[in-house]
Amino acid sequence: MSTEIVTPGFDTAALKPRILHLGFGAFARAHPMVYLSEGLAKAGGDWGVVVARLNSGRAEIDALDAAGHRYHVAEADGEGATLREIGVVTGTLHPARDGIGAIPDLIATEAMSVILLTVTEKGYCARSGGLDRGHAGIIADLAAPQTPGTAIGVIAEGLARRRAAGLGGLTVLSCDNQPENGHLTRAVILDFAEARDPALAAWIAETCTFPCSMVDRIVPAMTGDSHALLESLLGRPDPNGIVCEPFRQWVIEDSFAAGRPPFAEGGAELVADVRPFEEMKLRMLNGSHTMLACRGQLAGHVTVDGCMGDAALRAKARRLMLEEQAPTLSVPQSVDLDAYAEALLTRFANPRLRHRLDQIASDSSQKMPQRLFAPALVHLETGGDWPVTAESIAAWIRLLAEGRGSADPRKEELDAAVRDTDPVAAVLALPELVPAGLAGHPGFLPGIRTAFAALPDTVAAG
Ligand code: CS2
Repeated sequence: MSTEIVTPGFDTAALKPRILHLGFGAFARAHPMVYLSEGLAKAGGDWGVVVARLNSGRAEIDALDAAGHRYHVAEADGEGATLREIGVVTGTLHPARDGIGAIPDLIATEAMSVILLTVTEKGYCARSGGLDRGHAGIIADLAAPQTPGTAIGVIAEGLARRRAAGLGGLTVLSCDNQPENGHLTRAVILDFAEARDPALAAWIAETCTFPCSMVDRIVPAMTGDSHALLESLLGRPDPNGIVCEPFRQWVIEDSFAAGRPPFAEGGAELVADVRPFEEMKLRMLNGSHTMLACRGQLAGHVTVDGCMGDAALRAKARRLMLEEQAPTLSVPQSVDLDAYAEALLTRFANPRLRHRLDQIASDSSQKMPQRLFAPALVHLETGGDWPVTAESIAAWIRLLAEGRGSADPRKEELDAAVRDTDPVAAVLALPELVPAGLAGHPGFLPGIRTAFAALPDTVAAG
C-alpha cells in the first residue's frame, strides 16, 4: 500500500483566531479542517481555528494542546493512503477547563468571523423546525443566559456580547446532517434570542448569516484498529489522528457575513441553493447507512464493509438508493444517480474503515425523519413502493425490542414503547417522532407492521 504525505504548506505563524469550531469531534478533524488546510495552502491567509467541545471531550481537547494542536488525517482505502498533517488549529477551549464564559468571550472578539458547528442532530435542541422550549438544556440556558450549556445558548450569549461590544455580525455555518441545516440553525438561535431579548434577535437577524451546507465524508469513530493503521502509516502513534475515506464533498450556500475562509480554494462548492445536494446525500447515503445499521445488525454484521460482502444486503442497499430514494429527489437532470449509487456502494465497501453499524444506529430517532420517513411519505402519496424503507424502520424497532438499540436521546421512551404489546404502533406513536402527515397516513403503520412481521430470525453479531 503506497502512502503519500502532505504537510501544511502554508505559514502557520500567520494564523489568527478567526474561526471557532464548536463540537470538535472526529468528523470535524477530517472534514472542514482538511478543506481549510488545503485552501490555506492554495490561497494563503490568516484563517486560524479555535476548536471547542462543550460537554464531554475534555481529554481530547487537552491531548490536542499537548501535541501543539497538530494532528494527522489518514485518508485510506484498499488502494493506498494519503496522510495529511493538519496545522490550522491555533487554540482550544473547554468550559470545564477554561470557564463557561470563555467561548462567548471568544465569539465577541473582533477577528472572529465564522462559527462552524458539528454538534450532531440533537445538539440543535429543535422541535418542529424551531427551538424546543421544553428541552431541559434550553430551559436552563434561558434561566441563566450568561452561563450557557447548550451550543445554542453559547452562540446566543457570544452574539449578545459581540453586540454589546459594538462589533458586527458573523457567519454561523452548520456542518451537521440535517435538511436545510442553516435555516434550522437560524431558527433555533433566533427563537432563543427572541426569548431572551427581542432586540438581540433583531440584531442577529440583520447582521449574521446562516448558510446551509451539505457535508460528506465517512469518518468512523477511532478504534484500536484504526489507531494501529495510523501508526503503521505514520511510523509513530498520533493520539489525535483520524482515519477516514479519501472521498470528501462540501457544498455550501454562498452567504458569508464577515469574510469567507478559503473553503472553495480547498475544494468546497459554493452554490446558491444546497437543497438538491443535501436531499440526495441525506437520503441515498445516510438513508442507506441507517438501513444497513439496523438491518445489517439483525443479520449479524458489525461493520458497513461487512454488509457490502453480503450479496443480499448489498442488493437491498442498491434497491433502496435507486428504486426508493432516487425517485423522491429533485436533482438536476445532469446528476447521474446510478453512478452516485455505485460510487456509494464502493465507498461503503472500503476495507480500511471498519465503520461500526452500532455507531451509525446511534441517535436513530433523530435520523429517521430525514433519512427514511420523508421518502416513505413521498411513496405513500404517489403510490410508489417502499419495501426496503419499511424494512429498515421495522428493523430499527426490532433491534430496540431485542434490547440491542444504540445510544439515543430518546432511549428511555423508545425502550418503554417496545415493551408495549404492540411495539411497532407504540414506537411510531411517540410524540414528534413521525411527521404528522406520515403518521396520519392510513398506509404507514400497516406497511411497517407487515415489514416487522416479515423480518427473519436475527443472527448474533459475529
Ligand atoms: C452516518 C454519517 O453515523 C451516521 O449517521 O450516516 O456520519 C455518515 O458517515 C456521513 O454523513 C458521511 O458523510
